[in-house]
Amino acid sequence: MRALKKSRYEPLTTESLPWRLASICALKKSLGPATDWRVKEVGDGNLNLIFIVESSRGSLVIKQALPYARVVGDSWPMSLDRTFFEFNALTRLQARDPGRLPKLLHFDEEQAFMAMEYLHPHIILRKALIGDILLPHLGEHLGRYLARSLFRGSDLSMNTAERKSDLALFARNVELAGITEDLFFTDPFIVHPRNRHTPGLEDSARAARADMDLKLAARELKAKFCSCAETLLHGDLHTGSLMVTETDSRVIDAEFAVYGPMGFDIGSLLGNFWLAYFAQPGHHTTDVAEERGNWILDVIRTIWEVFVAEFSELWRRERSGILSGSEFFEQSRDTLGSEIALQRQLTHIWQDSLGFAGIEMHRRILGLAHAAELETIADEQQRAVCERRALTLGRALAVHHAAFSTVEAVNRLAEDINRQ
Ligand code: SR1
Ligand code: MG
Repeated sequence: MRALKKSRYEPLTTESLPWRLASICALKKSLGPATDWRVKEVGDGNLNLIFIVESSRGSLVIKQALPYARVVGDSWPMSLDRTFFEFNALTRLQARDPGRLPKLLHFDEEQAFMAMEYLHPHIILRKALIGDILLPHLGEHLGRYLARSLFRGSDLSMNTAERKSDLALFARNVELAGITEDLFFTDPFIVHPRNRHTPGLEDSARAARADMDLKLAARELKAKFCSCAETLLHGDLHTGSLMVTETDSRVIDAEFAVYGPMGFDIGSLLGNFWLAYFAQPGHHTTDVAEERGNWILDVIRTIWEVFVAEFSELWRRERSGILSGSEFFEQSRDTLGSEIALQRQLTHIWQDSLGFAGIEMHRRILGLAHAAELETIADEQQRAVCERRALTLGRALAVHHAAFSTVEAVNRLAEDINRQ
């Protein structure tokens, strides 16, 4: 483990930020002199401090790690190293899909903060999914981002030296990997003091803990997450890790980055979209909920279809890494073999994605960290109805992920469950 000197670390405050960061060139360049900076703290996530700094010249965001998990408080200490891993993930993911992540302006390892482009008028996607906005390019942006980041971070693209050194670097992100291992794959299926759920859902929580097939699936998917180092993952790609406008979609918050199976990022994301789908009747009248729900299912379909198209394109044009396999196929004019290998890879990514989506849907309802799309349904009875439906789909995906061959089949099941 790297020994980081954090002895001089101090959390920033709205008052101290201008004088503490006044001399950083990148900040001066964007904002001008610190006497003109206006600072507000807007962090509402689970872990970090987020400051928006504005001046008459420009604006930026400062994201600083706290030495504990904000969602729980200082009883859950957390190392500051996560900013180092986020910085390294951000630079790699940016290069793999340029323009899809915020621009990085400055990184301070000791003080565990980064200065980044302030995305505005973007809003967190969870908010957009609760409201009445339509995002016509969302599915396309996300499908393309997933294909590019997952393909280009894998053995299909990287050579032995870069791949092994990145694998070793991100293998040190142990604390956040451990949180995912516990919170995602284990806690929702046992009694744990971190768990919480909507009153009225006790029977569902008990049923999940008693469900042998579900626990077997959770264990097998956990094994895959821990030992299948297929690509560099964002590691926490849910609808709260995306900021959107009608024309732009950005990926934020990559501190959970680890090497893992491609289906983990895809499944985390799709699982959150299906949660948002089931949340619609809690926010809208029947007609509007149906319309919004159809749009969300459409986004899910587009994400997968664009992912397949872009991944296939990269496979055909950009395979250059350790696992290129062109010596087996293209070089001996066996294009059929290469296409069969592609279809096999897409099938396993699809099945993994559904399995991880099913587990994500459980942990956002029965575990510690919930999804705002469901959490903001004020009527607890209505929320429990929506959550129970989401768990029904989640279980089907976790346990029977190999049985769904198309995204249409999953969306049809979601619609059936939603009508019950
Ligand atoms: C203590 S961290 C809880 C959750 O918040 C993050 O966004 C991750 O999803 C993590 O599992
Ligand atoms: Mg986050």
